[in-house]
Amino acid sequence: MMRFFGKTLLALSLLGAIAGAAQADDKVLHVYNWSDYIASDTLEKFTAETGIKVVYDVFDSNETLEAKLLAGQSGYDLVVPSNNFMAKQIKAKVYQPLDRAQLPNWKNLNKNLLKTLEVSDPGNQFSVPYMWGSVGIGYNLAKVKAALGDDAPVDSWDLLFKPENIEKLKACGVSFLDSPTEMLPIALHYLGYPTDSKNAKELKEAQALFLKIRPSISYFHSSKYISDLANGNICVAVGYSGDMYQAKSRAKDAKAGVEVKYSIPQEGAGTFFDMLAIPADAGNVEGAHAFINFLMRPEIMAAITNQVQFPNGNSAATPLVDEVLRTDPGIYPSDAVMDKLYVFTDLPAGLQRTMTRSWTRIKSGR
Ligand code: SPD
Repeated sequence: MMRFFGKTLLALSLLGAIAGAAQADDKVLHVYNWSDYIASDTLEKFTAETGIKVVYDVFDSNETLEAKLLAGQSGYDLVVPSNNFMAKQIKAKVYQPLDRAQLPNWKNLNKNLLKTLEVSDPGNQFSVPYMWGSVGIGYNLAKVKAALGDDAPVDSWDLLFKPENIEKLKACGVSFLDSPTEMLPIALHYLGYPTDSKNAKELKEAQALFLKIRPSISYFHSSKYISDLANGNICVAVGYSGDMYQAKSRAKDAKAGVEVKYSIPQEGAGTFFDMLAIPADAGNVEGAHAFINFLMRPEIMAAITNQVQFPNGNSAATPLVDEVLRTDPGIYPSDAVMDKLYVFTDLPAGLQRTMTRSWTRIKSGR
């Protein structure tokens, strides 16, 4: 009897502990987002309103996020893949469908953008657009002019792909994104080839283009360039539009005389859409929906754009975005520039592997 009682007690207290843990888990949300991609008070506001604490980790490349997701049990309830990577991940059943009943703020999204994004997520079943932007050139105006003169081709990829130019920039520092699936398409496009070319000769030419200028590249990194541009440690970076504007703001705040500019090269540039999605094995699905719905509020989304300086996918938020950002063509490109932008496409796994191998060679310089 005593034993039975003891076992029952044990079982009851175990049940209590499990229920307690479940309750505690509902109050914690694990989010994995790009670095420098949220306003400083967004999480605080969400927690104050819902009581849900956010454990927030960051990454700076789709490759890093993908490795975690494909390994499974990432522990994240909400992640932010770019649409081209997500397309493949949806097919691999990495995500769960969203419950629109828990997303009443869906009505605020840009309907045209949703239509466009159906290429990666048919029926917009698994994802919500967060931010988007271009991959272009950030530069320190004074240092580039000092190295190349007043006519420096800052509005062209020639600035970096012509050895005679980049050689002169080497001394003030040049950084490239550490992302084979973004950098090789840029080189392919510059050479006049499709950004997702599977042609071995074309891919070799793109590799050769990088190898030729490799000695002039200071480093490959996908987030460090923000502070390095802002404090004058480098003079040119290939990177994400909003990141360059954040560098510009930081430089202005530091009042050390550094002026950062951003250019979308005239030959065209890649554009990306980053998406909110819930992994199939997420533990706090309800909390993830609550957070997505919170992010789709116009005033919350506009505040994020106002800080990180990437445009968002929320039409209702646009009037609340600072006018100076809304009217800056480097952030919100004109229709003419939009026509020159290409979307990074969903690359077949084999091509992604080829590009990754090529990138390893490029980085090692051999
Ligand atoms: N610091 C935030 C950068 C976000 C960039 N997303 C990039 C998507 C690349 N395809």
